[in-house]
Amino acid sequence: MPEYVPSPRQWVRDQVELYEKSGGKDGTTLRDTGLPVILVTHTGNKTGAIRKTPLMRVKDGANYVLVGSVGGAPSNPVWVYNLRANPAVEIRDHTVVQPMRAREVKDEAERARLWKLAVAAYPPYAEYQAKTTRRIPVFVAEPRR
Ligand code: F42
Repeated sequence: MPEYVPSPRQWVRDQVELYEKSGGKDGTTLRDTGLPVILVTHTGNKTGAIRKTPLMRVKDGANYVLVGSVGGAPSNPVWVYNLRANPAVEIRDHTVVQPMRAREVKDEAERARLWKLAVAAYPPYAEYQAKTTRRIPVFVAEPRR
């Protein structure tokens, strides 16, 4: 069994722990925004370790949209490379945990549609894209069957 390696960021680690320990009842929003967060469990592409990343909850029907914004930082978050290498993820949305498959959105029309949903769910994504020269990666996670 691969080992779970928590995020080096304390606030992220704390959120994952609170979210999971409460069974999805606490720690489910981003700090004081009150906006909902999901937990994405994935596999490190170099270490094979289990990684858990909180992201904003952006829904498209049964799917989730995953946005690699990290506040408009100049580089992609490393989870993007993990998802590209190992698309099988597990998503916790409050009390519901589902196996899903993440696919990076390459089609421009699909990306534009999903980006609108993302910005509607979490308006700062638009500022983050304006802040950075990189194109913020967008994934869609679909139920695995
Ligand atoms: N980040 C977003 O990008 N988008 C969001 O919508 C978002 C929302 C959000 C809400 C709540 C919250 O608590 C955090 C939120 N974050 C959001 C931050 C998010 O959870 C991540 O912390 C952030 O995106 C940075 O992701 P990261 O994968 O770059 O994390 C770093 C800090 C990290 O964990 N680094 C690890 C480390 O040990 O340094 C590496 C982890 C890793 O996966 N390593 C790979 C491996 O093989 O294990 C190797 C990766 C490689 O290719 O080098």
